[in-house]
Amino acid sequence: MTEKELEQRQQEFDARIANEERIEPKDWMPDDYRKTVLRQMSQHAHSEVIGMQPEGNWITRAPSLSRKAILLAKVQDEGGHGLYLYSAAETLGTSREDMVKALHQGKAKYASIFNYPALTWADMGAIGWLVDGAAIVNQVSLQRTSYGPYSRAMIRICKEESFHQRQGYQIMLVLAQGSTEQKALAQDALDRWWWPSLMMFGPHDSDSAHTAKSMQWKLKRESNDDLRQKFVDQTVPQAEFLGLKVPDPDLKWNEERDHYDFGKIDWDEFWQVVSGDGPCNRQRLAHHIKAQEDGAWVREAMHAYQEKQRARNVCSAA
Ligand code: FAQ
Repeated sequence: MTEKELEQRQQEFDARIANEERIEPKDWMPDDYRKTVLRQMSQHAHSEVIGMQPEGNWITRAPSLSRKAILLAKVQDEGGHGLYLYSAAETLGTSREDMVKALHQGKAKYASIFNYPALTWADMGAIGWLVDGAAIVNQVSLQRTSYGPYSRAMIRICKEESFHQRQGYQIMLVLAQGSTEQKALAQDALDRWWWPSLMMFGPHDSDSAHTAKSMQWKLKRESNDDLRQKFVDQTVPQAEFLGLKVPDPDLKWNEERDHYDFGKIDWDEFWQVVSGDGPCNRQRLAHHIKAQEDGAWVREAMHAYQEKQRARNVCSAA
C-alpha cells in the first residue's frame, strides 16, 4: 500500500470511529488498534477461564444440592464466556492456540483478582457479588466498544454476569442474616475481597499505559478511575443493606462530588500480583497448563474425527 493510500485508510477509519460505527473483522484497521484490541480481548478471555478456578474449588463443597447446581452452572458460564471471547478475538487473525501459548509463557496477562485464594463458602458470595459486580461495571461500558465482535460478545456476557452477581449477593444475604458465625464469615470475605476488587479496574488513569489511546479509539469508553468510582458508589449501599462494614476507614460520602471518597489502594500489592507474584499465581497457571495438556487427546480426537468426516464427504461427492 502506498503512503497516500494508507493515509486515506486511516482517515476513513478515524471517521468511522467518530461516527460511532463499529469496526468489523474484514475492515482495515491500524496495526496498533488490532494489537490493542487483541491484547485486551485475549486477556479478558484468559481472565474468564482462569477465573473458573477459585469457584471451581468449591463445587464439591457447596453446602446443598441446589447451591452446588447453581455454582456449577455459574462456573460453566465463565468457561463459555472465555470460549466466546477467544472466538471473537480470533477474528483479529490470531489463533486461540497462540493466545493460550502467550498466557502460558507469561506474555499475556489475566485479571489480578483470580490470584487470591477462595478460603470459605462466603467467598463464593463475595466473588459473585464483588468480582462479577466489578466485571459488569466494566463490561456494560464495553458493550459500546468500537470493535464489533467484542461489543456483541459483551452484550450477551453481561446478561449472564448479572445473574452471577445476584447469586453471589444472595449467598451474602443469607449469611449476613444468619448466625453470628455466618455473619462473621460474610464480613471476613468482604474484608479480603474488597481491595482486590477495586484493583480489577487497573491502575489510576495517570499510570495507565493504554487508557488515552484506547479512549481515543473508543475501545474503552470510560477510564479505569471512573469505572472504579461507579463500582464503589453502587456497592457501598449494598454492603450497608447487608449490615456489613466495608474495610476502608477513609470511606465516606462526599456531598460536593456526589460520590464516595475512598482510601488509597495498595499499588505495590497490585503490581506484585500482576507481575506473577501473588498468593496463587503459580498455582493458577500450573493448573491451566495441566488442564491444557490433559485435554490434548480430546482435541486430537476431534481433529481426527473432522478429517474422517472430510474424507467421507469427498468420497461421497466423487
Ligand atoms: N489485572 O494501561 P492499563 C471477570 C495491566 S472478567 C491484571 O490500564 P488497559 C468475569 C494491563 O493489562 C475480568 N493486569 O491497561 C469473572 C496492562 O498490562 P499490559 C476481566 C492488569 O488494558 C467473574 C497494564 O496493567 N475483565 O471477572 C489489570 O487499558 C468471576 C497497564 O494497565 C477484563 O479483562 C488487572 N486488574 O486497562 C470470571 C475486562 N489492570 O497488557 C470468573 C476487559 C491492568 O500492557 C469469576 N479489560 N492490568 O502488559 C479491560 O477493561 C482493561 O484491559 C483493564 C485494564 C481495565 C482491565
